[in-house]
Formats: sequence, C-alpha cells, structure tokens
Amino acid sequence: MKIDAIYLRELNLPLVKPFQTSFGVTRDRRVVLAEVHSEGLVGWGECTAGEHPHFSEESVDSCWQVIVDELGPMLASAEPEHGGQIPRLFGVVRGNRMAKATLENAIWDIEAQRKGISLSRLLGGTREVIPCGVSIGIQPGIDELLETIEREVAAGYQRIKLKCKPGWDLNVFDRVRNRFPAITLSCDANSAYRMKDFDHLVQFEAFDLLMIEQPLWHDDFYFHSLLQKRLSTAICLDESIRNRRDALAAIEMESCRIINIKLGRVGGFSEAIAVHNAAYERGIPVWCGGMLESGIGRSHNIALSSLANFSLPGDVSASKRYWTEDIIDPEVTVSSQGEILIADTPGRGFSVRTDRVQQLTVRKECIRARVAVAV
Ligand code: OSB
Ligand code: MG
Repeated sequence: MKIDAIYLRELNLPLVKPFQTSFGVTRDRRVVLAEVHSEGLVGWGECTAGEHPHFSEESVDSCWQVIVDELGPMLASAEPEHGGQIPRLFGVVRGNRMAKATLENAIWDIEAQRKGISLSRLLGGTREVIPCGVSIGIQPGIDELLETIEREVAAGYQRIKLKCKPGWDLNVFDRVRNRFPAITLSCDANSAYRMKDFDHLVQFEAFDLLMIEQPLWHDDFYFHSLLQKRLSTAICLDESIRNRRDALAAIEMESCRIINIKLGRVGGFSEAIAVHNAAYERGIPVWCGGMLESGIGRSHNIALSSLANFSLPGDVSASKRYWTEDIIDPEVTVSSQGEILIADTPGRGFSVRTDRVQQLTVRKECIRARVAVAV
C-alpha cells in the first residue's frame, strides 16, 4: 500500500468525571490520533500515552515528537503490505512503543479494509462477543465508591476492578466485600507498593480477589515473583510487560499468573498478538487493559479482545462512562450481560465522526514522505 499522507491530530476531550490512580488524577484527555491515507482508504490509530510520563516513560508530547520527526516520515516512504511488517520498519527506533502503536494500528485498520474483512478477523479473533469489566478510580470516599459499584454491577459489568494505593486498600476492600459478597473483584495498584509492604499485601488475600494488578515496581519481575510465592491470589502484570520476551520471562519466573495486554504499552497489534500467543501456549489467561481511550482506541481494543485467550473480562467498557459524546458512530455500548458484540463489517466496525474530530482538534500536522532534494 502506498501511503499518501499521515495526519496527526491532538484533540482535547474532557472526561465525564476525573479518573484517579495511585500516580495521579486525569480530568481532560489529550487524545492524539493518526489518520493514515492510502490509495483511497483511511486508517485510524490512537496514541494511548498519558498527559504526563507517569504510567510509562512516554507522554502525549514525547509521542508527538517521535511520530512527527521519526516514525511518520519512515512510514510515509515505506510501502507496507501488512501491519505485521511495521515493527521491523520502526526497529531502528528504541522504545517509544505507544508512539509506534499509534501508526502500526492504523496500518492494520487499512489492511482489514483492503481485504474487506473485520479487524477482529484479520487479527485472528474468534469471539463473537467479549466479556467486559470496569476499572473504578480512587474516589473521594467509600460511600461514593459503593454507589459507583452498585451502578456498574446493575449495568451488567462482569468484573469490578478497584484502583488502590496505601491508605485506600484494606479498609476499602472490606467495605466493598461486605456490601457485595459475590461480585468478581480485582485491584490495581499501578506500582504503589514496595518490599516493606509484603505483609500488608498478604492481607489482600482475605477479600477473594480475582487478581492483584501490578503491586510493585513498573519495571520488575523478580520481586513480583517473590511476592507471588507468598500469595494464593494471582498477580497480574500490566506495566512490566512490554513485549513477548517480557511475557516469557514473567511466566517462567512465576511473577504473575495473569497478563493484562495493552496495545500501546506493547507497541501495537503485532506484539500484542505475540504476547497473547505466548501466554496462550503456557496456560496464562490474558485480558485487554484500557488507557481511557476515545472510541478509536476503544474499537482497536474490542477487536483485539476477540482473540481466544482473552478469556477474562477486560477494561473495555461503554463510551458513555468516559465521554458525553464519543468521536465514533455508533458509540460503544455494553449489553445487560456485560458484553460487547464484535461487528463483522470491514475494518474497525465503527465510523469516525470526522466533523466532531475536526471541531475538537487543537493541533494538526501533515506528514509526507521525505523527498530527496538534489543539490
Ligand atoms: O493501569 O489499567 C491501568 C488508566 C490509565 C492508566 C493506567 C490504567 C488505567 C485504567 C483505566 O485502569 C482503564 C480504562 O477504563 O480505560
Ligand atoms: Mg493497570
């Protein structure tokens, strides 16, 4: 496919309500979108980096720079046939996986349209519906949290994940379990604990959690493996898993028993599929994480979640939980069984509301192939 142009945009999208994790609060999302034009087709990618380099080293601004100056020009002058070729094309650039995923995922989108099949099918997806859970941020108080859980459980979500940190953990889990003895519950610390907290973390066992997500350092396997030995509750790794080799190391060391796969964190669909397969072959279930995506990133997460080993409910939930109005049509909706239906139409299965995208755009850059100028 010939790449005619790449438009990079930044949109400002206020969240319906602030989202608090152990590393900070997000109120407005700065959403970076890549719109890749190729031979009459348009593929979309979304950058999942945060506003600040708090979840990982990448941020909205680091991704913008790397895409505009490095990856965009490389892609614009390549003629890829398949999304699976993009990791090699970008191989000379170290790290910057969220920036890479922004462009790679748009190429998979175009490829699905060219072949006239759904993105889910192109990726090797086999599910017709995917199970959904929600991630609930740290709240001002426990009463607000209980109300939120009540609402999400009533809406049908199959798993409730609580963001936690020291001071917002045991007391919270205790109140939640008392009120909702039977729900599937997990927690996510986003690396808020240390070795000195091991005895404290062992007390999480009392609350019948499905998993404890990323309790320790963002770049660690070894200390997680020591902690996993002390727990019968499964550890799930998020931040630590950057690629297939990390997944193999973590599984081999028994640092976790479940893996959260995020498209941006691993660098795009190619590596996400590789992590999925490595885990599948070793009996480790995976689920799809979220990064407060707009409808475009969300539609990619939905397609990815249709692969066979995504057997646990993901953090892939309805558009209306994040935005007053999404930028895709139709918006993402979740059934009263807590499921999202996989569309069988060519491409992502959701169209982009380009008028709304244009309205929300705060900066835009056009990237074309670098033309060699004779001197
Ligand atoms: O660790 O899963 C995480 C949001 C931002 C950064 C990190 C994480 C999250 C979430 C939100 O948990 C998931 C979502 O609803 O998109
Ligand atoms: Mg997480």
